[in-house]
Amino acid sequence: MSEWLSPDVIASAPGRVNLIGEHIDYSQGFVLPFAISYRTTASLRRRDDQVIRVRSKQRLDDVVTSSISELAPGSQGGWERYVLGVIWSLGIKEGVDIEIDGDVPLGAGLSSSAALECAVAIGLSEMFSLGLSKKELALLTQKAENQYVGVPCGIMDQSVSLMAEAGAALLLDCRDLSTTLVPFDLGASGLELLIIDTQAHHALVDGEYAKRRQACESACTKLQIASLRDLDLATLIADRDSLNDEEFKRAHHAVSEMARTLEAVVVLRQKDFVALGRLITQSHVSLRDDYEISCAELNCAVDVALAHGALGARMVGGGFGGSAIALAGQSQIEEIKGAIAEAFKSASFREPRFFTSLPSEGAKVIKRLDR
Ligand code: GAF
Repeated sequence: MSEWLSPDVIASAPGRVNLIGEHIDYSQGFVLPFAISYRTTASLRRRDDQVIRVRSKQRLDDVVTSSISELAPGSQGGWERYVLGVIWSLGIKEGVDIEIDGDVPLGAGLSSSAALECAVAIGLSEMFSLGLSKKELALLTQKAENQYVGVPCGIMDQSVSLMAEAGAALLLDCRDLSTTLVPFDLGASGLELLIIDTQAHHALVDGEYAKRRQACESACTKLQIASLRDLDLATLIADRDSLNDEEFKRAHHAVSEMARTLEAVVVLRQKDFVALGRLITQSHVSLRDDYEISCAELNCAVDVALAHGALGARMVGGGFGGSAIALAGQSQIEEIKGAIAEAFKSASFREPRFFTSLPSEGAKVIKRLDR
């Protein structure tokens, strides 16, 4: 095997936490995520043949080799499919070596897969001078995940990984991908956002996610609307009899979550963190009871955080495991962490991991080396 030469382009992209607006990106709603400081880096080098080689800095001898002509949606494999899928969706026709590094926690529901896709995408776009906008890259990386890897995700994770800015949450309108930055400086108010990785299984690929999407779509068909974005609570309640129980509950979450997200933007601009915390907790209750995607570990983390003084707490991401967030005073964070760790131990759950992050910048090219 030929050696790895120095890269032409180095690019990186972050994971994300969603403040509020969960499971509504595919219903064309508003979401309010921010990029975390944990990032994935892709080092890329052009080849003069059609070969693709992918490896991770953590396992340098474990090289996956493919070729441009072999790229096909639905291919079997591991994490490298997220890289190959992006090469495929961007329509790259030349060989490339890609080495991946990074510190986005895996399996924690913090979008390590979007970080990987977006680092590769922005690197390829730079290296081949494709001139793709961040919006185009978001759609192409989503296409890679949907079609190549086969995960029916929405557009939120890739969008925020690409378009986020430091110091702000990103209000994303998932109907047209327009964005508004909302300043998000918790530290100045003596607050912190604790991320609690429950280490419980994240089952996005397992079909429950697709089932939620289908229930939302069948509700739309019955109500003769294009998406749940076109519905309000009063109409949903008036038309309750045209939906089955499952469709009603899923639509109820989506419609109420869209309203909560817009309200969260208002209170965030006013620095009313008590109101923000209340909305965050309401989001959790809705995801738990209407959307039914929480689990014992997430509920425990949320309940214990609230019992120990958090202003708000909720599960984040796809659900069925992964992470929760808790908005709390900086002085309360240690007590909350200790109480959650203790509660997890008593319940015989896996040991939780704790992270925190300021809102960070989106994907970028770090270096372009001329040769
Ligand atoms: C996952 C998906 F990838 C996103 O598109 C989004 O639907 C999220 O779950 C739930 O809000 O992260």
